[in-house]
Amino acid sequence: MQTRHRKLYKVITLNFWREAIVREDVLVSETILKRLKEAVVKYDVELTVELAKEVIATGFDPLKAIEQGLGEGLRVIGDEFEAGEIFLPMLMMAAQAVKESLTILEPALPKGTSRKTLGKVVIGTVEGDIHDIGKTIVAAMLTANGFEVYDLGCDTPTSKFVDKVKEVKADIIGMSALLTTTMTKMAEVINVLKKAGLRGNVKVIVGGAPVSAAWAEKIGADAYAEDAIASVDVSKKLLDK
Ligand code: B1M
Repeated sequence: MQTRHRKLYKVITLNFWREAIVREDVLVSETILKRLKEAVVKYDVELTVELAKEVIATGFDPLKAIEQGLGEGLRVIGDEFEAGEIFLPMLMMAAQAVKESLTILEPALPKGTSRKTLGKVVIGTVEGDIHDIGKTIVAAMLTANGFEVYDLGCDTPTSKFVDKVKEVKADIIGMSALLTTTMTKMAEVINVLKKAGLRGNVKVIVGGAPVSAAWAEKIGADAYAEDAIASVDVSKKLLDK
């Protein structure tokens, strides 16, 4: 009888500690994400960078930190900007905080297992659009997962996309747009690819906040990817990998 009680006591104690550890993990995770988000919302470059270093030092998931910490902060500050609550210099400082933190977090993104390239991707933000944070994350995730990525940066002229596709014999072209006014450039690139006889050789993926699956279909792209993770899945699917 005493042995049964002892066993039961052991099980209860073990479960208590297990739950406590899980609860602590959740708390730590919520805290670092909340602090990252708040640092971006306060457009505090120094603090955001310090927190990014803390993410690395504690072994916290860098992708989660980017998407649920930095990304959430940018979403909030974007809304504040739209509502006229903050001005452009503040938005720019928040973007700077994210960009500097990305240089710390990106190298820690999980690497793909295969060293063989899965395919060549030419990626860029379309002409007239200088938003490059999301595109850079997508490029980093594709690289980390085994794609050979040629990042053309932002404000990329249509001809630069087409020339690079031709030069490297790309398997995929990825276009990002954050402004409703620049989305049309995606269609322009597709049309020029068609005219150059290159459309059949290259798959087209589009993404960015105002872009949707319906838009991708409308302009004749092969796929829409909602975020960095989806861009990897979609790219693999398009190339049958
Ligand atoms: Co600007 N900006 N901005 N901005 N900015 C937006 C986009 C805006 C929605 C803000 C707002 O008003 N609420 C608004 C656009 C409105 C519209 O067109 N509907 C806007 C505006 C108006 C402007 C200016 C015109 C402001 C001005 O000058 N008066 C100007 C534009 C200049 C230009 O481009 N010609 C401008 C400037 C800037 C900054 C320079 C200050 C800075 C950009 C800095 C930089 O990128 N280097 C900036 C920022 C930071 C933003 C917000 C706040 C955040 C964008 C961002 O980086 N998000 C943005 C508001 C918002 O989006 N809520 C806003 C985080 C990033 C991780 O997400 O880029 O969506 P995102 O990328 C995601 C997915 O979309 C997807 O994966 C990424 C990772 O998950 N994805 C892809 C992206 N590309 C993909 C490609 C793919 C697949 C997935 O395949 C190829």
